[in-house]
Amino acid sequence: MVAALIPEEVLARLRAAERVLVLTGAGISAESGVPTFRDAQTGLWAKYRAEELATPEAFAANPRLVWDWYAWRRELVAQAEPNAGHRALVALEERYADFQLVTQNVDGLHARAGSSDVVELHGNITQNLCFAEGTPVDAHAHGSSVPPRCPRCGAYLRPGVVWFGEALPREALARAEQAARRSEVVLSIGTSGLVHPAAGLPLTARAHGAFVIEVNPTATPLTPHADQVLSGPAGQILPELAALL
Ligand code: BV8
Repeated sequence: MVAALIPEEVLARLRAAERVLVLTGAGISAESGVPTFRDAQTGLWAKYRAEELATPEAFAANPRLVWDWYAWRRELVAQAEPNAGHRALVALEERYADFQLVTQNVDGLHARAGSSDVVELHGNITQNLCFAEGTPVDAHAHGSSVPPRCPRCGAYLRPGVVWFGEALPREALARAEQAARRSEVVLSIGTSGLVHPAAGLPLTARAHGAFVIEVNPTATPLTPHADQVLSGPAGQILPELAALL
C-alpha cells in the first residue's frame, strides 16, 4: 500500500493539540460498504434521490416507500463492519484529554468500532420513533402493517433520523458547536460539506482559530478553507495518521 504523504505540519499540529474536533460524513463508512449520499442509489432506489426520500413530506405521502428505503439501508448497515478509518479514530481519541467525535452518519459504526461519546447530529437508523409523538418506540408489535404502528397511539413508526427540513437534536447540535468553538484542530472526514448546519462546524472552528484538516478523495466547499487537505480514502489515511502521531 503506497504510504499517503502526511505533511509534517499536520503531524505537528495534532501532536501539539489538546482539544480536537472530528466531523465525519458518509465517506468514512464507504469502505465498510455503506453507500454515501452522493453515490447513485442502487437497484430499486436508482430512480430516487436521497433528498427526496429523507423528508417528513415523503414519509407522509408514501410511508411504505420511505419505510422500505430505510429497511433496505438498515440491512446494509447491519451487514457492515467498522473499517480501519473508524478504528483509527478510536486510537486517536485515546491521545487527547478533549476529543469530540461528531458524526452526520446514522449507521452507528463509530460506536461499534469502540468510539465513546459520539455526537450523532442526524440520529441513528436503528432507532424508531412514533411519527405522531416523536417519542422513541423500542419494541413494537410486529403486526402486518408496513410501516409498523406505535403500540401507544397507533400512528406509524418512523426511523429515528433527522430528515431534511427537520431541526437537529438541540443537545447534539449544542455540544458540536461548543466543540467547534474550543477545538485547536478540526478534522473534517468523508463529508461533501453540503448539508447544514453540520457543514458549518469546521468553519466555526476555523473562525475560532482552529487548524482545519480535510480528509477526502475529492474537493468539497470546505477545501478552499482548509489549512491542509489529505486527498485519499479515510480507511488508508487515518490509520497512517494515527500510527505517525
Ligand atoms: C435544518 C439523516 C432547519 C437522514 C441527513 C429548506 C427547509 C429547511 C432546511 C433547508 C431547506 N433547504 C435547505 C435546508 C437546509 C438543509 C440542507 O442543508 N440541505 C442541503 C441539501 C442544501 N438542512 C436541513 O434540512 C437540516 N435541518 O436545516 O433544519 C430547521 C430549524 C429549526 C426548525 C425546523 C427546521 C437537516 C439536515 C439533516 C438531513 N439528514 N441524514 C438519512 O440518513 O436518511 S443528511 C445526509 O446527507 C447525511 O446525514 C449527511 O449529513 C448529508 C451529507 O452527506 P455526507 O455525509 O456529506 O455524504 P455525501 O454522500 O454527501 O458525501 C460523501 C463524501 O465522502 C464525498 O465528499 C466523497 O468524496 C467522500 N468520500 C467517498 N469515499 C470516501 C470519502 N471520504 C473519505 N474516504 C472515503 N473512502
